[in-house]
Amino acid sequence: MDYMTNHHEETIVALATPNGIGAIGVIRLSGTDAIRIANSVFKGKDLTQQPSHTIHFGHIVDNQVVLDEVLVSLFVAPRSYTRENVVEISCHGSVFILESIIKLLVKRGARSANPGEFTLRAFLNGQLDLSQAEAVADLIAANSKASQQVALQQLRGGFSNQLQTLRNELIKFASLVELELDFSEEDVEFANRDQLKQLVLDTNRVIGSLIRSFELGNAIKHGVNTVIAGRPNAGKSTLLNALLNEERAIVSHIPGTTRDTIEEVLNIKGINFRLIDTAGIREATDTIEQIGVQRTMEKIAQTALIIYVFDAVQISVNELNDDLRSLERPGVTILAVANKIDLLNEAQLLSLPGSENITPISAKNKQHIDELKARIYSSAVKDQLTGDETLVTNIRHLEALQKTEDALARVLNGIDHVTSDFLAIDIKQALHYLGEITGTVTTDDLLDNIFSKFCIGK
Ligand SMILES: Nc1nc2c(ncn2[C@@H]2O[C@H](COP(=O)(O)OP(=O)(O)OP(=O)(O)O)[C@@H](O)[C@H]2O)c(=O)[nH]1
Ligand SMILES: [Mg+2]
Repeated sequence: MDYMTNHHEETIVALATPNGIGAIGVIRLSGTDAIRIANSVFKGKDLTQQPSHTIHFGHIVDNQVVLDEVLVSLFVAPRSYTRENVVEISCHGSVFILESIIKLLVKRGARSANPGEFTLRAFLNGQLDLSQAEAVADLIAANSKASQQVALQQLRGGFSNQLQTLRNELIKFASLVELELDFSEEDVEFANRDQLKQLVLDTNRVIGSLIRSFELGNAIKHGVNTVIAGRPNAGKSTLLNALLNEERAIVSHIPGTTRDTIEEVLNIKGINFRLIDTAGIREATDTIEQIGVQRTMEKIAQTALIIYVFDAVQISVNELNDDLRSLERPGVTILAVANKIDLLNEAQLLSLPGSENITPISAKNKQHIDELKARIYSSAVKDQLTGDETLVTNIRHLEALQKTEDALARVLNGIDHVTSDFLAIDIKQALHYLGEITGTVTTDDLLDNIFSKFCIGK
């Protein structure tokens, strides 16, 4: 889509509430003619004469036929979400009524909105920057308290402000370096190299910490896959049930009970952990179990958090160490859990293999389940979350930050040996990538990619 030259004058219309039956449905119009078009189908006060931020009761009529009794909210440009004239019509939430009214508005000159087009206009009209526009989508998709908070922080501009500050500093330097280019014959130095070095180091420290925040940001936004693995009969399914506090998985004394993987979401302090109960790992006794074990291995290979459960009564130290070694991979956290401690006497409890890295529990009696939950949580969230830190949650932002970091590393490497023109190129590259995040630098492809993922009406 050609965003830059998009016909802004066109008034767009879409259903802003979900498709389907509801108590009310809201139709949103935005554009120069929004109020005029709404007024042409409205029986009540003359909407074109009403002040901004007012609500009006009346009827939507199509050639004298009343379609619905509605409330119309007016937002006069630029005091609206899109900075254009915006009208929101609250109707009764019948699919038929809503469709009829939208059709009527299209007949009177509005155009059906594309996905994300309201937010796109808000961006193009300077109401939001690009990362804030993306936060709107995240906020709507947020399914936990933590993901809602992170999106809200981004929407409020926390991330944007931080990037803008970095950009402004770099721009100052870039212009000094450029100035040197104009005087290249005279061998002058306007941009102090030591100061530039310091600036690049400071900037990269901030960028580095933003890059590192992605792991947590991503966990908050998308949840954390958590595989429960171990030998047959160790009590994996019993543990799943205990963590969920519901009888979700079949438990039996027969080894090899769980065949297929079972997934359920457990929310711990606002973060979603996708628990995956798996078939116990052993030489399978039949084809179905074999497939199950294979699935277990696939899940283990894809996950960064494994709860390894073992039967504290049955397992030997060697077996335990073998199991742990076979699960170890770079970037993977293994939480070892000694289960069935209710069957152990005091002495056996004290001689449990391993150390403080093992959480002793009784899944059956729901003993120490809260301690385990705390360990699961802190494996994803290392520091206390305050709710207003900036976390990178978007892969596009992560990539742009990594490219910025690379460009700045080139600046740093070149400071003492390269000429101003090369230095200027690398600083400009860094600025370019930073600008991509907030949308100071955009292309149609980039915008298309972002806004086409929105749903219609946003
Ligand atoms: N005493 C005691 N028994 C337990 C405990 N946890 C599980 N069990 C028993 O151990 C047996 C196996 O439990 P499951 O949860 O089915 O074990 P699993 O690891 O899912 O087994 P598979 O699905 O076959 O791999 C059942 O008889 C459970 O009642 C526990 O904490 N204490
Ligand atoms: Mg099981």
